[in-house]
Amino acid sequence: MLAHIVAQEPEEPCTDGYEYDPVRQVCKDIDECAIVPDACKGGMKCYNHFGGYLCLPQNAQIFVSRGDEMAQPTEPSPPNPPVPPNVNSQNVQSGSASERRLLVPYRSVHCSPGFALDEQNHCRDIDECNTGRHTCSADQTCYNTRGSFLCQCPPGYQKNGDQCVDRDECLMSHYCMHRCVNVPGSYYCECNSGYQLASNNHSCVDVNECQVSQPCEHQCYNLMGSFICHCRQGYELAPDSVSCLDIDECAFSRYMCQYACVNSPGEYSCTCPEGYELQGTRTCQDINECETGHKCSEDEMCWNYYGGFRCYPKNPCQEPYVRTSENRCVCSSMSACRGLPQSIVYKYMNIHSDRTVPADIFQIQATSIYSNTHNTFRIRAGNEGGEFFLRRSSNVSAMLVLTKSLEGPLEIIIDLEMITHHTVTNYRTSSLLRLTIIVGPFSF
Ligand SMILES: [Ca+2]
Ligand SMILES: [Ca+2]
Ligand SMILES: [Ca+2]
Ligand SMILES: [Ca+2]
Repeated sequence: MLAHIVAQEPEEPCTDGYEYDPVRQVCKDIDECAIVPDACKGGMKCYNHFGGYLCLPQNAQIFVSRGDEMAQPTEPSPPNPPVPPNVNSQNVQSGSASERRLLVPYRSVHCSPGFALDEQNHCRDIDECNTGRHTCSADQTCYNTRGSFLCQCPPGYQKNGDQCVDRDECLMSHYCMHRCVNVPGSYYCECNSGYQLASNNHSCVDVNECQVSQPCEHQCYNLMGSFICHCRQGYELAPDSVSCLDIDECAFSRYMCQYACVNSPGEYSCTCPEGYELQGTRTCQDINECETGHKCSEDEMCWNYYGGFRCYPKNPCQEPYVRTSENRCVCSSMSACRGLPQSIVYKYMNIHSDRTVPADIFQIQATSIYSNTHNTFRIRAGNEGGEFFLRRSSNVSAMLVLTKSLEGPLEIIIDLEMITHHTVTNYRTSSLLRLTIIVGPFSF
């Protein structure tokens, strides 16, 4: 906006650009180049002129067309200057096409609002921002404009009347991928748990928790927006979803092991009692000490049983019996053995504890069979508790039946007798089977 200059009607007889010389009573030219400081800008040279002045480039030359015309712009008082009606107060073209100068009369001048007269009687823009004449509030920035000024809100705020109010960026969609948080003068984006803000501050990208913080005690698997922990075999995930707890396999069932279960971190193991060894992972097998290096003496025989072993004399025969073969003792003379069994056979057997009953456990069989004989069988000794019953199965055999469950460790010696009745001679003999039953300490 260029200043709009309103020239008053002249009160003096001289035209603009001249002043009245009361002494000589003539109008004389004003030398603007002399009195207006900085009349030509941009390094232009000022040339005084009747009724005005010229701004010409420094290298401009002035040619005088007629001899009587004054080429000297500094001529202070031309004689009888005419009072041309139109020439004065008109624009005088300077050397630059864009630069326009007005012949400024020295009279009272009104400026448009936002402009004020300077010392050179030019209407100049008022800088309201520097002079404190603006009406911007403290939070606003004042920008001077030609003829006015602007009040601008700080970034993130917008004008509401004269006030600056926060701009709610979150009301505009698609700013943030997950969540937008509006704050005075700005906003920021937030991501859901398991995501983090990308470098563009708007997008959300998955956090690979497995790489960032190794949250799992054992294995970690990254998921979009989350992660999951796995535990190695023998462990289970704790309620916190990251720790691993040992599984107490022994608490599952008492059948995990045949004898004893020992829990340990990540696994479990079975143990066996003394005299047994583990077979596979859960069952216990008796160690046959008689095969793995027995400790019986020369005249002893080793007898393995469940959970241990025994040493028995190789010759169990006692007077008046003599040993005739292994485990067999026979009476040496009929007279000495009157009323005694003719022979005694030693047998050994082992059974588990808590055997289900009734159970056939041992069969006796006559070794010599004679014609015209009748055999009967009985338990002669060792059945005081009534645990056994002898069932005759034929004329020459009988079966020993266990009728009560036995709990070891226990050693029972039971005498089984076969009585032979010779029907022709009416003669009776008997033979004995001395059975040693060793009940092991366990049911296996
Ligand atoms: Ca905001
Ligand atoms: Ca993740
Ligand atoms: Ca375990
Ligand atoms: Ca054994």
